[in-house]
Amino acid sequence: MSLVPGLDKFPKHTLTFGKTPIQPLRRLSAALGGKVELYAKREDVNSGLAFGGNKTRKLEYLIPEALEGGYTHLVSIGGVQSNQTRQVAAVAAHIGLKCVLVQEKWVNHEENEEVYGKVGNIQMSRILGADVRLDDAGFDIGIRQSWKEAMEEIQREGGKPFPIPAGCSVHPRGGLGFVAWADEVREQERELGFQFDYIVVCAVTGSTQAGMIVGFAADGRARRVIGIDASAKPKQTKDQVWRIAQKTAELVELGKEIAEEDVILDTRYGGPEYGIPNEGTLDAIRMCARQEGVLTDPVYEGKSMNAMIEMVRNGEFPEGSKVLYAHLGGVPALSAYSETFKHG
Ligand code: 1AC
Repeated sequence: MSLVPGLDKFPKHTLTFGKTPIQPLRRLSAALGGKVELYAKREDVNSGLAFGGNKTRKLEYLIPEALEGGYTHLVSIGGVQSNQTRQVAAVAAHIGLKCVLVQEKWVNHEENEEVYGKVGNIQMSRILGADVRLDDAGFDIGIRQSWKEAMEEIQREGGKPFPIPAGCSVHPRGGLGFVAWADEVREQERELGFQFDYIVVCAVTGSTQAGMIVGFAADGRARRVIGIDASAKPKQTKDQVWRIAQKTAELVELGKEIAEEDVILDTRYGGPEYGIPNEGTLDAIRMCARQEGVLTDPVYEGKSMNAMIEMVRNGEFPEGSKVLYAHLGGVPALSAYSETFKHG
């Protein structure tokens, strides 16, 4: 049963396998001194639809409306290597709708431009049958003209577009999937016999963290959700997390306000830019891979992995803490960074 009273009234269309595993990161914890226990909850293995990920979990709460409303197309937006757009393409194929994706130039990726636009997420979206439209606009998590124009064009041609904003985030139901995630963690905590002290999660467009904040506010743990900015535009991300959390709290009748102080966003690890890893990101990706056999990516989870590793090293988690790292499933972008990792 949900601790969040209003969540169960929202219909859900199953796209995931169900509860995602929580895996102890024993060797990584030991390599970092053994004073903090690290765990990972694996949204990267949450679905059989084109590798799934955090957006697939969010889409479970958006798709009922798309199916009931007689829509013909799912229309979404992101960067060239967007995980969001890949997951929307897979879900559209799965439910038998058409898919239009606006893919903007969110990343100044000059190193191997040719490869970047052909592999990973965008390659999969094309194989999944999406109509991929490239746009030269740079990184911005707000609502974009190009996305509105794509929908207007579908309408002119007699279709009915279902709008899915970047990261599902500013869709009114975009936060619900991760409100439910907090309930799922509580259930798993009962099975494990302990509670997590902190949750570490990457944030860009905001609804993953916002949903978690609302879900954990239900048992007084909102401030235990530590967002790691990967947008390198943290003000925009923090404002968006807070706005989505407030609206989501109202929607699920949480019965308490989400204050600005409830939004913890660590801004130390997101640079130099969205989609560009720093040395710490790359070291963290290699360390996690070599200690645990778990892959993370240079855009999202490598940045939050770096943050978690550094926070352990700096003694920022009290000794004995149990920390849950949210693996959101950004790894399909990895092949776009082949040049970066050509020597491992
Ligand atoms: C930024 C939304 C985001 C993506 O994959 O497009 N996570």
